[in-house]
Amino acid sequence: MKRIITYGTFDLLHYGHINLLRRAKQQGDYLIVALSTDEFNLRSKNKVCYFEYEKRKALLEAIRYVDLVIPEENWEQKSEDVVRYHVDTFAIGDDWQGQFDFLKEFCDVVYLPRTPEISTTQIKTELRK
Ligand code: C2G
Repeated sequence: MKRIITYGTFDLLHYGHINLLRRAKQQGDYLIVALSTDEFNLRSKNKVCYFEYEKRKALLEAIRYVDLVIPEENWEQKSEDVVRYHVDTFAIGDDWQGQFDFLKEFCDVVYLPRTPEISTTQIKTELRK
C-alpha cells in the first residue's frame, strides 16, 4: 500500500483543495492529511481560520480521497511524520515548489499543480463586496 501525506489549513474548503486532495490520492492508495491546528495557523502561518480545527477536520474526513487526518502543530514535524506513518510520498501544491526537497532523504516529494483563480482570500474579498 503506497502511503501519501500532504499538509495544509484547508479553511473555507473549496474546489482547489479538492483538486489537490484528488491529485495527492492519485499518487498512491492511502492519503494522510496533516491539518494545521488553530494555534499553528495563528502563531506561525499568520492565518485566522473561519472554521476551527475540529470542524475543518470533519470536513476533510468526509472527502472520499482522505483516509486519515492528523494535526500539523509546527513546521518541523514533517520528517518525523513521514517515518512514523511509513509514508512513501510527500505531496503538496506547487506554490511550495522546492520548499520541501529536504524530505527526499525520507520519501518521494511531488509538487502538484495548484488550481488557478481560487483562494480563500479571494472568496473572503468577494463576499465583502
Ligand atoms: N491549493 C491548491 N489550489 C488552490 C489553493 C490551494 O492546489 N487554489 C493547495 C495548496 O497548494 C496546498 C493545499 O491546497 O497544497 C492546502 O492549501 P492551504 O490550506 O492554503 O495550505 P497552506 O497554507 O499551503 O499550508 O506545512 C505546509 C503548510 O501547512 C501548507
